[in-house]
Amino acid sequence: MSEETTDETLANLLKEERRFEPPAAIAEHANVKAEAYERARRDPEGFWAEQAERLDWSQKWDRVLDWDDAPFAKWYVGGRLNAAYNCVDRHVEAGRGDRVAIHWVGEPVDSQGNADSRDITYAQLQDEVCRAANALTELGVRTGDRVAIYLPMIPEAVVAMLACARIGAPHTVVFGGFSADALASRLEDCQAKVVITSDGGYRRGAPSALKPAVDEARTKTSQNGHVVEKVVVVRRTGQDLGDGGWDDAVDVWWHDVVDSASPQHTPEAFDSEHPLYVMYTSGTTGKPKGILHTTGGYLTGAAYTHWAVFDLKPETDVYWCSADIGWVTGHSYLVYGPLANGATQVMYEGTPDSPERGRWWKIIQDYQVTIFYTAPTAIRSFMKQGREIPDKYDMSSLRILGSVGEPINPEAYVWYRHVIGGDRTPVVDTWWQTETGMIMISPLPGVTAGKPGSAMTSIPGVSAEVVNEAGEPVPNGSGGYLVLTQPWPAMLRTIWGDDERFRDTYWSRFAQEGFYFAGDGAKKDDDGDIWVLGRVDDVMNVSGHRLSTTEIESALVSHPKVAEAAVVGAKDADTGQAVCAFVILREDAGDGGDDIVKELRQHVRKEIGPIATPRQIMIVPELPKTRSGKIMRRLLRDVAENREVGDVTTLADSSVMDLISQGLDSGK
Ligand code: 6R9
Repeated sequence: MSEETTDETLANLLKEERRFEPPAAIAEHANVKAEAYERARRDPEGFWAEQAERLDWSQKWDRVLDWDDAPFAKWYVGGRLNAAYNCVDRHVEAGRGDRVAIHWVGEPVDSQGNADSRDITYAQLQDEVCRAANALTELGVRTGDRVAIYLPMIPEAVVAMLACARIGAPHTVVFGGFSADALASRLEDCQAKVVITSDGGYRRGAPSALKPAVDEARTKTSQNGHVVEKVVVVRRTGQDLGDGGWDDAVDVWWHDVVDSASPQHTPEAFDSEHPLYVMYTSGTTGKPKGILHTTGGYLTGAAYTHWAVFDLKPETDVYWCSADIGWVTGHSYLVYGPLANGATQVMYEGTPDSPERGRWWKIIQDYQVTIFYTAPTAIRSFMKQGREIPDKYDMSSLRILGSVGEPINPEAYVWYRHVIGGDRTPVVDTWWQTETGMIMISPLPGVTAGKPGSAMTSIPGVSAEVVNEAGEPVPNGSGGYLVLTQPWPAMLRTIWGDDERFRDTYWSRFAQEGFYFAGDGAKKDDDGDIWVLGRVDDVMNVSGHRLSTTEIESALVSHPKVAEAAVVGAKDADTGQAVCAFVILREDAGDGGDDIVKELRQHVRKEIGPIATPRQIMIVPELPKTRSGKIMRRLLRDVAENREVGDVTTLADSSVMDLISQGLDSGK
């Protein structure tokens, strides 16, 4: 392998020279100033002890961190607290019960243009969480029992999570778009006793059923001896549940059991290490991993990072995270972080383009959203539609923008900042994972001069490094593997029921004690700032040269006719792997012209170098994505290698692969 070419190609990605200084107004009043880095470095445990003081503990810890049995960590040892009390009751007790916790916006809009919406104050949230906690107890849920939540983006989803937390029953939220099979494997793996679901939810203007999938999942798990005892059903769409769609022995309506329950409930304080939730995340192969998060450390990490990275001012900000609660971002930055901080936030049920393409921007305008957090994939799809749509709305309330989920191409970053943020707003590109529980690498809006495409540096109290095969830090200007070298409070504690896999997957890659292997490749630029390049399994090897899919995707997206691109390494008899690109053109580019493929190959050649020139470029109408917005390169690799397309069950829209194949057949 030629290190020289690797560096040369990476250098092109890093040619990005634009820098965005923090706006003076944000810098001056920033929650976190530059000193925080040094303070945390001097004494990480002292720093994290200070951060834990943002929470209310019914009993204080006697030791901040117990890492004696690494990689099994204990944080705030001996401390006791209740997560739901911290997210709800304490704000009411402090006289802030009238503050809106959630401006909920449903997808349907009536003929007058009014959305099906609801504002929920902290006092109302407390009332509902207490009722739901009582109802769950009444149904037989005890501390330690697992409860699965399979709901659309409706307030009951948040209430259900907090009710579980309140009674110490770890929840496992399964994304509402997942199939009955995916739900069944999760129910079985964590042996869920109760499932909370709804009749259905609204998606793209139409009700879509959920309850039948729960019924199907129950039959599947019962074949293996696992029994779900109760299913609590929220009425959302009022749709017909069909013949045999209701089992009186198992099913109960949410409104029957929750509305009649008492709104009084005394929260019990649990051990800091009490399990809070299990979140399943798919590995590249094999069965999904149940990532376990516990109470004190997780809540401290979520609350601190939400306050620090978004510079949250709970009295004046209106925050909106567009992630679904079925994803870790929804857990940390829609439920636990914002609510622990007493924030006012927007929660939206539907798709970005329903009933109109500017729906998100209208919500920002109507609710005067100040902080907005979304994913690059969404940003790129808006870029594709053109700026005319967002330009119709007044989004001058925005002061900070966030990005999460995948590397953000410099072009998308600049578009986001310019078109959505009116060139005023810092963009925080936040790197983290289901496993880390909290943001780990990100600019700080009042401190960092942002570079488009770079997540910059680990936040105060977090220690990230880019290392070579031997686990040694690489010099500035070189690439390697992203590792975390110190434990952090919101770290996963294990994989549910599989300590062995936990150790093997995350802690065994490097000989160095306590190095957490994130599975991502990264590069340190000449200033030592970090550029996350994507999963190491997405790294291609072409004629012995290491190439990042992201790097080539960025080059393609920087072409004026390209809206979105996905790159895979396909097997090639000559070069080992060859670069295959799938490209969506911008709407205003039409079909791109006869020479579009040649033009794009030329462009990549120019941007990165001959070695990166795609062997094949396919113009496609859509890309296959998971529900959390990640491109499923595995499926594209199947197409590129002329194989039968594999398992598509985790795709957000399984018809996408048909569209791609049809497009290719018709010679496009
Ligand atoms: C929060 C979340 C984790 C993986 C992670 C990495 C990618 C997330 C990123 C990013 C580059 C960012 N990722 N944020 N890559 N820059 N800002 O997404 O969790 O679903 O577990 O995915 O996503 O590859 O390893 P999760």
